[in-house]
Amino acid sequence: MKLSVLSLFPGIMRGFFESSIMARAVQRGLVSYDLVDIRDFANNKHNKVDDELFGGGPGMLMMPGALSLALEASGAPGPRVVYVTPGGRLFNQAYARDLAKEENLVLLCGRYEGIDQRIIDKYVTDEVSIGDYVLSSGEVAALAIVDAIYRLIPGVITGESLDEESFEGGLLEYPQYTRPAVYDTLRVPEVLVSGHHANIEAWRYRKRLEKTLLYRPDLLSGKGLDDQLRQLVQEILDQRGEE
Ligand code: 6GU
Repeated sequence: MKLSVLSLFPGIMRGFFESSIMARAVQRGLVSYDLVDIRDFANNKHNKVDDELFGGGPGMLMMPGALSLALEASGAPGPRVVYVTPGGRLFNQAYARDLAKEENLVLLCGRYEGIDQRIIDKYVTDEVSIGDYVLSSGEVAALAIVDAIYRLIPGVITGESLDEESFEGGLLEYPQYTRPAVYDTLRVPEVLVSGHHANIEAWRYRKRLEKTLLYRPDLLSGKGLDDQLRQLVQEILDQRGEE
């Protein structure tokens, strides 16, 4: 996958692309990237990229000129162009899986006040928000989106660690333990050292359900629950009522 990230502060992102799993994916040729400074495309004397709103209102808006040049230098229109904005569609794991299929992806980080609507109309295919809060730097949101996407590219991370993580199967992850078996008087749950794989699997599934019911009941309400699952949910809720 080729990732192009357009921003006024590309330096915010550079460390991510040069570190850890991303650096390895780049080195292995699974990911290539281009961090584009939008200001390089401002062809006016003061490299000015923003101006006041027509019709009045607070803040400054990014003007279309530099943005369109930067976008076209990245191949737009053509590839999917993701505009990172708190006013966009909510990002989630399914959205990440969808974007991970693209051969070319352009991410556009606007400043918080936004960009001229005509750029959205002409080039942007996806307006994406990472949650119901406001960040001052779209770059931080773009990094979250990039991180969620690139790790789903085949070969970047091994399959097993992807299948059981939070959200896969619509549930949060089960609790995990490693050595020592007793830490500060706290024991690892007995079932995990029993070697009984069916019991371990059942325990983990129940723990995923318990955690999802506690923190993210919204993930369950959208699912069609079969009788067995419904019964397990009821058991957990009853047990919680007794505690
Ligand atoms: Cl995508 N950008 C910014 N600046 N703030 C956000 C966001 C995006 N998603 C939630 N808050």
